[in-house]
Amino acid sequence: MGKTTLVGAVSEIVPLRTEALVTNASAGIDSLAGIESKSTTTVAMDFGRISLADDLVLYLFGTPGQYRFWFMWDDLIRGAIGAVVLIDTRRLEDSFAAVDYFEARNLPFLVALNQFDDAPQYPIEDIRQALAVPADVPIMPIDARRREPAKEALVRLTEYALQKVTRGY
Ligand SMILES: Nc1nc2c(ncn2[C@@H]2O[C@H](COP(=O)(O)OP(=O)(O)O)[C@@H](O)[C@H]2O)c(=O)[nH]1
Ligand SMILES: [Mg+2]
Repeated sequence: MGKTTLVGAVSEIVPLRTEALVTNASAGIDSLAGIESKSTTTVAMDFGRISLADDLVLYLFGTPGQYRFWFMWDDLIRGAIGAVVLIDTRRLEDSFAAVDYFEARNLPFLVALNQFDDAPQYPIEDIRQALAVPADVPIMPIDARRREPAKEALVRLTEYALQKVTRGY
């Protein structure tokens, strides 16, 4: 949760949003356990843009993490600088597959922790262990509603991705 919010907070163009209700068709597929108050979930994509410097513009694509949307990821990761895995600490297990996906494809990724008010707060190193994320992967708490921390996460991801490229792995 927080993908639409995050893209909206940082994008300098009006974000393009496609959102649809979770219907009975997906009952049993999308577990709403622990997030009963949320009646919709993203079923398509958010698109935005942010300029980090005159010669550095990021295009942002927000897509859901569930396995049935991975067909979109396979296209999006072509030419991508990296990925932000936005984590809800109330449903940590939902993020395992996304972490595996980016690791397996060697795409630099950063883990952003969405701090929901009622969400359990864990030390960052506990999250790293729970997700089995390698030590060099940045993990940052963010508030997707606020532009500055959200932008900082994107800057950090870009730096991290550049580091990986220049070190040649
Ligand atoms: N407290 C808090 N609420 C957030 C944060 N990010 C998103 N939300 C709220 O969570 C709800 C779902 O966010 P949304 O961006 O639509 O999730 P999406 O399904 O991933 O696109 C909205 O009501 C947001 O206002 C955050 O970082 N902190
Ligand atoms: Mg959304």
